[in-house]
Amino acid sequence: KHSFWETQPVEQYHDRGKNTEDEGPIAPLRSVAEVRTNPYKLPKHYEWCICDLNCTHTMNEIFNLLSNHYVEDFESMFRYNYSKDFLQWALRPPGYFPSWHIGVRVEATKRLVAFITGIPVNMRLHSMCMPMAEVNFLCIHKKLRSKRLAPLLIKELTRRVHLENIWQAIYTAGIVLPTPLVTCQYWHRPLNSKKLIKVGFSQLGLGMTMGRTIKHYRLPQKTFTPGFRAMERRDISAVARLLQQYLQQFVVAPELSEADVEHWLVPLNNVVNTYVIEDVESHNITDVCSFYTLPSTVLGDQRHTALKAAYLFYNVTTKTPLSQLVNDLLIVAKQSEYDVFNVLDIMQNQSFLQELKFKLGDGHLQYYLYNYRLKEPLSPGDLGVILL
Ligand code: NHW
Ligand code: EN5
Repeated sequence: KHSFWETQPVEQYHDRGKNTEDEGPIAPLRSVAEVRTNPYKLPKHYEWCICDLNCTHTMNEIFNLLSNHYVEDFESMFRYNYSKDFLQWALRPPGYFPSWHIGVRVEATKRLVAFITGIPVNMRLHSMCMPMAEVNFLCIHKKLRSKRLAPLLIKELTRRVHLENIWQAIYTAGIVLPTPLVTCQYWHRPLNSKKLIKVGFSQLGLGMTMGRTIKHYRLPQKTFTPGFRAMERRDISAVARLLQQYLQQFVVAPELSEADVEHWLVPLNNVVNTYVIEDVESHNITDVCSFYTLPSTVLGDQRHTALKAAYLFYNVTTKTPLSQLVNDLLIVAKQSEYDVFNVLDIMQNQSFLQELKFKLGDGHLQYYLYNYRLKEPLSPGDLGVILL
């Protein structure tokens, strides 16, 4: 049924739940010298390219491909619309490899028709720490679908990851493939009910009027926690220490260096917002919370309406209740005119969903590992990693 995935070192459905094998890599260990040095062959008239994210022309091409052809919800009402600033942030973390930003072009016209990316990450699984690739932004032009181009893109990226002596990867998808590590669910907290209902993102609840709905989701004007402020560069080492400590409780989580924390958490306009709680007396940083910005295009709307969504990112609590911290994020997101606040049921997020009026979405997110098998099945609460 999965002619490609059956050939790959991923857990196969028929092995699921067999506790016989050991935890660890699925494929036999290899050396870089054994990796093929020439790219996979593309169908005639197509060529590989490395997409230079420093080039504004290339960035426009990537942006246009993704904004017209990337992920939609299952009813095709919305499509992700990652901004160029966001993509540059997402794809150039410390130690990134330009060769992992792979495009496919039409030979004759140089038109960009497909894309796939990897970034390096140090991932911990239980107590095992490994360099991995985080794979994302796999996209094929709608006119070129179902031609088995995706397996070629995946194999070519895999080859280039192997050339860096990296043999594992982590990725997420809305669809089910062999074999999910965990299935997670999206939850949504309306910030602008009127707009959400107008664009079809949500419906009026039974027996609810617009007025009652707006009132139900009303938020205070100002944040609640004393010492709540935007993270600054001077907070990097304190935030790094807190996050490194906090992420230890999860089965799967990245090992973040100070450079990683600087890249992923220092606020960047319309890309990532991070806040800290600075203790009013000691001036120590006690808690951290963050979200990233990912708008969606409302499809079938001639006015090209955008839905402005915030996605919960990394949090740390040592003093403030998590629900209070996230409520403060809802307040600042509302002030900044976001329409909805989205979270996954991973980490400790289950603990505040009901209280803060999040509602279950219709989308799932599966997490996958490439060339690594875990003995025990995981639950969403075991995950301490977020892919963009
Ligand atoms: S998930 C978002 C993926 N992108 C989209 O959904 C955008 C809209 N769709 C498209 O552009 C986040 C196309 O439909 C795509 C498939 C390109 C999705 N992951 O070319 P064919 C990510 O970016 C398999 C993995 O004919 P297509 C994560 C499918 O099961 N595999 O299909 C990406 C089938 O194989 P099978 C996927 O519709 C992780 C084969 O592709 C997949 O024209 C990538 C069909 O190919 C998906 N999302 O193009 C894996 N969607 O065995 C990384 C379909 O079932 C692995 N397929 O016959 C690790 C690599 C690095 C290792 C390093 C050690
Ligand atoms: C790679 N990093 O399905 C990610 N989103 O629930 C790629 N639903 O927004 C994989 N269908 O439930 C991403 N409203 C996979 C997700 C793809 C996008 C997706 C879902 C997540 C989503 C919304 C809109 C549904 C539109 C019709 C949804 C209902 C919630 C509503 C909140 C307010 C109160 C009433 C209920």
